[in-house]
Amino acid sequence: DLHPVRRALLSVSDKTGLIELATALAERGVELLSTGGSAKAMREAGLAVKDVSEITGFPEMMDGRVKTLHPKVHGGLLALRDNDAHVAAMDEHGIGGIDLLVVNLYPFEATVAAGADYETCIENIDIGGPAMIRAAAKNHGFVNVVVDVEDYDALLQELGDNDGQTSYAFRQFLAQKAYARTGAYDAAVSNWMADALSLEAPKRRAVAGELKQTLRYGENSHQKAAFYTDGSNRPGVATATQLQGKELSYNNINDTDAAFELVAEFDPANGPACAIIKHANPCGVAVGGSLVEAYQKAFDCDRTSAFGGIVALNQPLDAETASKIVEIFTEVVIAPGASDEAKEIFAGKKNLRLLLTDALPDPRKPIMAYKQVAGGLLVQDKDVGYVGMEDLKVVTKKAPSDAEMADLLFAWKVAKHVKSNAIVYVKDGATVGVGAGQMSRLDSANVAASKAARMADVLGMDESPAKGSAVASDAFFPFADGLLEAAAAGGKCVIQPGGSMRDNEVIAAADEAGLAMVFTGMRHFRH
Ligand code: 93A
Repeated sequence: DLHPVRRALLSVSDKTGLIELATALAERGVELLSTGGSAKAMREAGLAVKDVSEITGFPEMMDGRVKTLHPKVHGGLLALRDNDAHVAAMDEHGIGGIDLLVVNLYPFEATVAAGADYETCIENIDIGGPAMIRAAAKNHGFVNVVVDVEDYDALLQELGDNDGQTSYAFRQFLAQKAYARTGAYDAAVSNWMADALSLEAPKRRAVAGELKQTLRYGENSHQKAAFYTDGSNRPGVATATQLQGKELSYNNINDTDAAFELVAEFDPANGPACAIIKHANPCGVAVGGSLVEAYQKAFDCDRTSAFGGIVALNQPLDAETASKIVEIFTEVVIAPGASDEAKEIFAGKKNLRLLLTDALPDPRKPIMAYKQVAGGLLVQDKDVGYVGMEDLKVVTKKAPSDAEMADLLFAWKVAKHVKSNAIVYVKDGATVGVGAGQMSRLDSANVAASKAARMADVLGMDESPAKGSAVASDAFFPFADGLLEAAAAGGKCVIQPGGSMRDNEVIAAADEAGLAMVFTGMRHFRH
């Protein structure tokens, strides 16, 4: 199953490594064919190259839209070399076999990411490239197709090991990768168009992504895992630069994402915010007059859980905050930038991973969210629901004060990022008790209250910080019991969607307990 590489077609947008590869191929006596820009680059490096236009007898035309779309090219890629009729057709029409195709496509994803206008994005949809890639990949019984600069060395190694030939296994490996590339490429185009058309989840029809990184293991060490990007370049853990620390694990990525998406809810223009995540749930979230204050308040909520946690900031990491963070063991810190001084402080902590982005993810940007089920994917619009003061309806006799209102809205933002059932107690712009992921709302209210009691213990406070707190519930209270539990813990005001059959009962219970309660009219389940 070894086949020699005698003739190669190289047509690449990203010219990285092109000359080195072409030179090595030429030294092996491989004939080089190429398209406009690639041919020019190779010629300038002193290599002998034949233009595809010379073979097709057609010039590249229509701004390059038509350059390789021709039977002389596609016949050379698709002909079965062991099929007499195919070989006869090649002879009859003067088609030379192409044994190696090296293509990387017009940079469609990068063009979209750069914010180019509609027409420019359209012009960057490669047609001829994917056509050749798919043809060569189909004919991997004979043809090699390289779509990734990273594979140039492997190709040369393979040729070196096999005296200028490649094995079937190698060509098969390349072909699978080639289809992954064209699949992801077309998915990027269709996702972009779906965005441009503001299509809802069910109208998008297909989803896909591309490998970014192989991970050491998955959620557990017996699970293999990898990290895929969706080509959207959305700021976040998928596009962040890791400055230091060990490789990110699967769980790190999951938690870092949860942390950064949560903290991004807090507009940096309104002041610093910090979120600390453990097991995908916040164990402390706070805003503060300074970044270090926000961190300290978030940390104080649940110091026990914050150990080995993931910290996200909505503003660039400064030296003061960095010094505070390194006082305990933290797995990951993610922020939209960091000062040089802060970086230096972290440099002393080799295991601490620091991830930096250019910006925060936009919490209002409508994108898709996926969840796997057996045999399928659940797809929905991401929860970009937002509730402001103007959306709230006071339903109790008592109305919240301005300060309570601020804490209610803060608690509501946090509750959106807590696994359901979520109950969150907040005081003075900081969580003081988070009840996450319980199967009953009553249990969540309970868990949050016991967290607050623990906080009082750990910090040596006279009473539970839940006393006088604002309480958020991610969904309505189906019965009064959960609400009464929160009141018993010291909750003074409540924010919840409303809409239960027993709203009247719940409102009456709130009035009786002297609570102020507002309805959002919007639910934030998260599972
Ligand atoms: O506009 S195209 O879709 N039409 C084509 O026939 C075609 N053939 C190759 N784009 C086409 N290509 C692409 O041109 C390749 O995929 C590659 O990205 C690029 C290389 O062009 P050049 O060699 O001129 O830099």
